[in-house]
Amino acid sequence: MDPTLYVILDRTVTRGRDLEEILEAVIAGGGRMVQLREKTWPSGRLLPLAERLRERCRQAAVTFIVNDRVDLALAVDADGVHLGQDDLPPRAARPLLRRHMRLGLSTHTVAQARTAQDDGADYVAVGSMFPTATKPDFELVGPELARNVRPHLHVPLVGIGGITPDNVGEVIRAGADGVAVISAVCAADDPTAATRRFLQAIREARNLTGPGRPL
Ligand code: TZP
Ligand code: MG
Repeated sequence: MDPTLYVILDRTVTRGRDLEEILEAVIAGGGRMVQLREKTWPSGRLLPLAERLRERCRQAAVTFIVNDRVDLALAVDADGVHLGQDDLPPRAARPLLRRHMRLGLSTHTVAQARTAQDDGADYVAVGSMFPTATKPDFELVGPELARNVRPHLHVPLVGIGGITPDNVGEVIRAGADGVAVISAVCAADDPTAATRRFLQAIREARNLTGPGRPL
């Protein structure tokens, strides 16, 4: 798992392009980890799409995570599941997962991030780093929260929310190991170029902050 750039595939922002096309572009740009985020489709409709994305990720050795849905993650043998504060808590979700599956948790406070790690999260997301139109009820915590959470975590820390190639450096310099992004890649005119710009900007920010920890 390499969450340096963790692209969340969400069809609501792709401007009509299908998620397989966006995934292909992300792979071409060097992305190594993606998540399927679908809030409204029923299971029967979502399953074939999840299966196709899962298969392509397997071929490309890209980590494939499913948002919210433990059942779907299991059904397609995803690499893991990503859960928020209102989803199944880790104590309920973890026993359902296969041994190889990763559990990621969204958090918005230092206390939540510490609890997520204590409860067995394999990575912890903190956000929202910046204002975002993608999640209307976002809670703005800023890169400051990544800075405050960092000393408490040994698992990878991922910033999320409103992140672009222009502001990603702030998040990395605050101590994040990587960033999760939706619109800056999925809504980009050229998602491959956006992926490359992110990776380049992250590399530059890491060079300023030192080698970082192996993930
Ligand atoms: N959780 C916190 S902010 C956010 C989520 C899912 C939305 C991130 O989307 P974008 O488009 O990268 O701001
Ligand atoms: Mg959720």
